[in-house]
Amino acid sequence: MDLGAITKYSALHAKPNGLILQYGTAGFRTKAEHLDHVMFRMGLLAVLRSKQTKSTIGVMVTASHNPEEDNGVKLVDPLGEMLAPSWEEHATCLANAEEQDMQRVLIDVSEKEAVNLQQDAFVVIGRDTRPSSEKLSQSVIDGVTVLGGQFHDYGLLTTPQLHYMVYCRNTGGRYGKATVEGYYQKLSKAFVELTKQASCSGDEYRSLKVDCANGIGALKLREMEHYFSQGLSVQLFNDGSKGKLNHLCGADFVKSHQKPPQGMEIKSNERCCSFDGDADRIVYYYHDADGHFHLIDGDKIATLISSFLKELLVEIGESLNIGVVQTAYANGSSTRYLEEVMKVPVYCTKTGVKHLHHKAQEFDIGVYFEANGHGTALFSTTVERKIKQSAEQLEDKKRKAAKMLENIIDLFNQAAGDAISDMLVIEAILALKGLTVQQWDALYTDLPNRQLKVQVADRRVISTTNAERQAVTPPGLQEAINDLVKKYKLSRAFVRPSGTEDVVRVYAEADSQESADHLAHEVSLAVFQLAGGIGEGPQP
Ligand code: G16
Repeated sequence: MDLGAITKYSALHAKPNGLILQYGTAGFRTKAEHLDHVMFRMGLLAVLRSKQTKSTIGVMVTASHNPEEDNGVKLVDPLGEMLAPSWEEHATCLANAEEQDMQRVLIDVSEKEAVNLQQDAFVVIGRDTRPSSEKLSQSVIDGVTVLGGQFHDYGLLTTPQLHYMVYCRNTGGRYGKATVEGYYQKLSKAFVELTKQASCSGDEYRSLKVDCANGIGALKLREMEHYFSQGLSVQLFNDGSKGKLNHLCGADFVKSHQKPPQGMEIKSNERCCSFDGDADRIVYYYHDADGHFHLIDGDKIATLISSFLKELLVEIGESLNIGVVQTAYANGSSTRYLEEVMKVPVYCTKTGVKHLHHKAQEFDIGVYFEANGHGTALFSTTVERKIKQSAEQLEDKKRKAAKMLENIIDLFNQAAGDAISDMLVIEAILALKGLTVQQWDALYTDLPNRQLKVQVADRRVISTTNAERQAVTPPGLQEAINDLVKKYKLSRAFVRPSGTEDVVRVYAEADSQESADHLAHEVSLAVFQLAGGIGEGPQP
């Protein structure tokens, strides 16, 4: 380690005195102007992680669903998954070390993790379309190079594309070719193969309106669309040509406000979807003949996917275990439907795909989705091997199902939740099953729900347990929530500090929208009073 060079370069990316940040749900996120030092230091850390794992590590510069002024960074581990928890702690220590302590922290991490500093390091970098992203990714590169790491800068990428690149590179190309072209070809080939099998190929199955949140998803979908156009035509909205990133559009807006994005004209019963700012989430929706808006969120996506996979396994005659992983935000009706009607085991983890992903790895086939539309399906190597064999050996009908499953496996991005890949999976399933968006929506009826945000002085005063479904601190908060929940039928509520925004999130569901809205408001007031609310306070 050339400590002199590190000190010199670090001074060019100086940390604002006293600024404390936390590696949260999906890395560091805050106002872009506070992140230069974090980016430089994450470049350094990525080199150490690469040396330790003898693998390529990814660094993604994005703040995903956050407003355009924010930015963020997350590190991608060797198999395309989120950074290991022990390294998240190192990331937090390194980001918060004052200038004079930075070298010591770097040496501490290297020693604790037995990093062989002579080992080569390789880091791949991607960024979203935020105005601040290009400069910040240059700071990452400065960090990588000063520690002697090699790098490849992919430039503009969706977050799941960067995860895919890392996975490809560390599996010697077995998972796919580590280029944007390789990604487009792999997914499109699988999609076109699948949709060829669909008996219903009328126009209603072939066209889709996509709200791209004025983000990177628009660029990448536009580059990709001609690869799959024989199976699907997409019409892009909020493509970044005029609007602001994530402003009044995108998956997070549509899910949390339960209304369509601005800038998209929707005719009744037209199938529409929204990506978020870095294209790792997707939600679907439509207007019915009476003009009512219907949201199809991550829970219903998980239901569609897991029921299709289950049907294919039955046809092939394989009894493999499928599990679905959700979080506390999952609608109560979805959990009931999955468990009671589909007879699929359901597990609940803390928010954050890193938690869901690890749980899903425990199954032969693990389908995980957050209600906000972030998710994918994972297939164990045993499944992949068995299905490959079946596709070669079985009699006609079974072989066809096995071939379908093989293509579905290729169509999923198994490194991370991916809006483009999920969109193609959903479109293929709808076409193959001959399902309209209304029929899909009718699988079960969501319990009315409401999500709110509360501003508090320090959101860390709230701690939770039981996969975030119960508050442990501050004292009295859980008791207050319990009392409020008792007032409404079929009700449930919880609160948790966000790991990506400086707010406390409140979730409530009940038998009617009015009750869900009241309950969410009353819980917000309890948070405001008991957890140090600031500002105006919750408005009815
Ligand atoms: C990130 C995480 C998601 C999480 C979301 C909100 O999404 O990857 O797993 O659900 O933040 O997290 P929180 O409620 O802690 O703010 P994204 O799309 O913003 O990267």
